[in-house]
Parts: sequence; structure tokens; C-alpha cells
Amino acid sequence: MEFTGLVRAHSNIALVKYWGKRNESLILPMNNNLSLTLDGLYTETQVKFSDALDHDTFVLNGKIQDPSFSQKTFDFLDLFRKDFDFHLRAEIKSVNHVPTGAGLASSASAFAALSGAINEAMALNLSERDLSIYARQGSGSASRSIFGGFVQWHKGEGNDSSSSYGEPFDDGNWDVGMIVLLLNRSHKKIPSRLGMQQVVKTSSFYPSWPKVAEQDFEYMKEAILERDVDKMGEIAERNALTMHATTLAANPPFTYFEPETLEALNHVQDLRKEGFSAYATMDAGPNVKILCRQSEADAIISALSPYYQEDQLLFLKPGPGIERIDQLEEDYGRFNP
Ligand code: 2P0
Repeated sequence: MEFTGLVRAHSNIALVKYWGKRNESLILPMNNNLSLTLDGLYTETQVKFSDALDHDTFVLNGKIQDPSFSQKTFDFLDLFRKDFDFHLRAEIKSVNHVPTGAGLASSASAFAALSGAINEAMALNLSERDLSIYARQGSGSASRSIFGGFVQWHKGEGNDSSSSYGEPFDDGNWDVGMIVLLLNRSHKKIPSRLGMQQVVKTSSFYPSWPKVAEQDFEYMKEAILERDVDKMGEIAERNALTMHATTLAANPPFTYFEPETLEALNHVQDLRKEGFSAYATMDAGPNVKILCRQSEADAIISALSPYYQEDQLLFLKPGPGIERIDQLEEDYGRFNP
């Protein structure tokens, strides 16, 4: 007996950040948040459930992963095995077309793809909303990667897991995109899960965060509907810097920024002085993503080219939600040589 599912999910970058959990085990966020799914960064995952397997295995980019790294993934399989009452072990094969662990949300595309692949393999016929609720329990931001374009993640009510899910807000099929500046591909020093916990528990700036984020969330939705990239960018940049400010006031204090991050922020300001709509956002890592207009992307990349190598500048358009695929693309050398 063997059941296989194969799904691709794209990465997403938040314009209004998810920062802090009100329930750690269910991964329920403190605030509503909103992201853009990107076309060029994705994870492909194949799940094979078989009664011939006596334990779970996880192969990422062609390499079998050790149990400590894989545990979160195996626990995620258990969620489905418990809810749908099956006991088959699985072989998971994933190819990550996202630089792993550099604040580019590879866990978002990873858990979204895995949810989709399990759903396919076991013919569970889950709705996208239900898939988003499952994906969320693997990694919060994965709730958004089920969908394409601009996606809102509703924080939901109290401890009700079923009320907290991603929902498409706008297809992003217009003159908007992102340039990812790959400044540093190394693994981050403080995983986002731990960083978030430390901030919620100890940062003297955290109490103001949920209020700021809710306001940004409402203004951001207005700006998207108006297709006003400058308004969106101003909100996104301020929201990201506010999130990062909370880390500086944590105890012990920390930052995800590296010197290259601040340099890039200066370049983004210069781009604006030159008249471009260019706005920065940063996640739990040193890389900078620039929200921009598709129509200005080439010119922005030219303006940045004296400072960066060609392969450090990736332009990405809004991408699709999860999709079934026929086979794994085994070209995993691009980001993870
Ligand atoms: C976001 N981040 O909204 C925020 C901004 C990082 C900074 O979602 O603990 O990997 O697995 O729920 O989803 C990254 O956090 O964290 C993230 P968990 P996740 O994109």
C-alpha cells in the first residue's frame, strides 16, 4: 500500500509582520498580518506514505536530514495521522528553491508544500482554508503560502485554532514586485521562533507592537486596493523597522541586522531620492527585500549593480498559491550548492 502526493508552494514576504504568538503550541499570532507570495522562491515536496516503511524519513535537497532537524516535520505528520486516524510512516523528499535559514521564510513554503502533499497523498480533500490552518501549525507564516498574491493571515479568536487562517486579499496581478537582496546566506544566529519568544517575554517595546501592527494592517489593505506602491512601501518599511526595534529592547538585546543590512537601507533611501518607488523590509535575518514597481525593477537593479553582484539581486513577481506538480525538480544547486 503506497500513497504519494507532490506539491509546490511559494515563499512569502510579510508587508505587515507576524511577530509574537499568543499560543505557542497552536501557533496563534498576536496580530493580523499580511504578505506577498513570490514567484521565484519555492519548495517542492513529495510525500510517500507506505506500509512498507517503519519510520519517517526526511530528505532535503538530496540529503537525508538528522532526527533533530526532522523532528518538527515528523511532529507535523503526526497532526494529520491523529486527526485522520492513520498510522502509515512517510518518506518526505523536499527540494528548496529558497536560501535556507537566511530570513527568506523557507519554512513558510516548506510547511505549505508539505500540507498540500499530505492532503494529496491521503486524498483528504481539505479546503485551502483548512490546509492553511494545518500549515500554520507547522510554521506560522506557512498559513499564508497556501495562497498566491497578497494574503492576509487572520489572527483569529482566543484559542480557537479554526479561526486563524490565511486568506487571499488581492491577486497582485499588477505593477508590483520585490527585489530580494541576498546579502548573507549563512544561517541566522537566532531562529525566528526563539527571537519572537524572547521579544514577547522581555522587550519593553513589545507591548506597543500589536496596536501598531493592527493599524498598519488596516492601512496596508487600503493601500493595496488603491494600488499605491508608495503608500504600501511606507507602511511596510515602518512596520519592519518597528518589528526590528523590539529586538533591540529585548533582554538580552539582539538584532538580525548585519552591517550589510544598514548599507542596503541607505541604498534604498538613495533610490527614493532618485525618484524610484523603493521600500525595504527585513525579516528574521540580515537580507533586505525591496518592494517596488515591476516597471521600475530593471532600472533599480541597474542602480544597485555597482554595489552588488548580479546573483545577489533577485527580482520576483507576485506568485501563485500551492499547486500540484508531476515530478520534483532536482536542480537544488541554485541556492544551496
Ligand atoms: C513574518 N516572520 O511575518 C515574520 C516576520 C519573521 C519575521 O513569520 O515560529 O518561521 O514557525 O511560526 O513562521 C518567521 O516565522 O515562525 C516569520 P514560527 P515562522 O514573515
